[in-house]
Amino acid sequence: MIDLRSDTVTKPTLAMRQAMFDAEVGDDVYGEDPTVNRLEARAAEIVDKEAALFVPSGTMGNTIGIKLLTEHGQEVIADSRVHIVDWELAMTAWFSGVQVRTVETTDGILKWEQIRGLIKPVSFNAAPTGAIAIENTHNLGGGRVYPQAVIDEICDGAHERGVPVHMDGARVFNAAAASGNTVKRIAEKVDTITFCLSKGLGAPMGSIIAGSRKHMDRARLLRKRLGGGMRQAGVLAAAGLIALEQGPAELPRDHENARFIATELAQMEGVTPFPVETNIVVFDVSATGRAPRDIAASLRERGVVISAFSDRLMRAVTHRDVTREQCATAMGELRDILRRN
Ligand code: TLP
Repeated sequence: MIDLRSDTVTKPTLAMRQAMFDAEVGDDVYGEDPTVNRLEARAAEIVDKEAALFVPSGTMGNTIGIKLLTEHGQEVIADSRVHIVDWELAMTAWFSGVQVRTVETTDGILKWEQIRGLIKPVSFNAAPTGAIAIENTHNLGGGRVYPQAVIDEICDGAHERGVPVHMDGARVFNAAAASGNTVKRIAEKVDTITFCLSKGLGAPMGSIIAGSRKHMDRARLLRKRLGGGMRQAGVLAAAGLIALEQGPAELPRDHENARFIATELAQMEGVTPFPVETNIVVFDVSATGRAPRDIAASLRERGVVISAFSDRLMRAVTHRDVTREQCATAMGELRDILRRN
């Protein structure tokens, strides 16, 4: 199988498996797992926040992030295709009791201009704005990277109005690799940030949420409430530490492979890839006259897995477990399928 469904499919490396075997562990609910404590300290250092917390998934990280920054009955402003809206089972409503004020964008990148007029104070008529959520890189926008100036402008403007900002940085290391900015700089002005160890960085599972010490103390309680008290989680944190140290250097190769895929796609009749900046290639196949779901099914019969995302869009994601040759093979199969229309 050539699996281009997502970078979540990466398998732990030998070094990770060895570190998991060797990991020193304790009960993390008591704060006594030395490997988890090391991972959290290292993660906090990388994003330059007071504290960080190891959580089982990006979804839990975002759920906790929104809960920390808002109160029931408030509103969160976000682009209309963010993961917290499209893929997190309405956890913003379910757990935090907030509604999301979605904003249409062309590429998932919100601008302060679009946000400014939507910020609302407490009143008798409208839900006040609790927080702003931005996704970097933006998954459904095609792995788009927030320009640093845009993040800064959003954070400065929001903070001036007393509104905090959460960054869903599930793939923030991809954003760093593509932009040349450090993760520390990208995260500098946001109040809370979530990032995933289990995507392009290659860990078998786990994410981080980071922010102020006060927020992270509360995040620890919220994680427990959500069933995320993980006990001897050092076996997982050990892989996470390796992902943090060794993962980022490998991302530029994934980005090159994604550009290769986009170049191949652009040459296929009726296929239009979104601009590629990182490891995600979203492409529109509507002009082929074929349904994404049918194309995906034909590809799977030939050993290639690419996701159908809507009635027009498909998504291919590159990662450490697919080589350039496999990307070429996948594109060859797709070309052949489309020719046989
Ligand atoms: N995204 C997954 C699917 O859920 C779509 C993927 O294959 O891309 N934020 C962003 C931007 C994400 O892309 C994801 C996962 C998450 C959060 C949630 O992470 P997990 O899966 O660990 O809960």
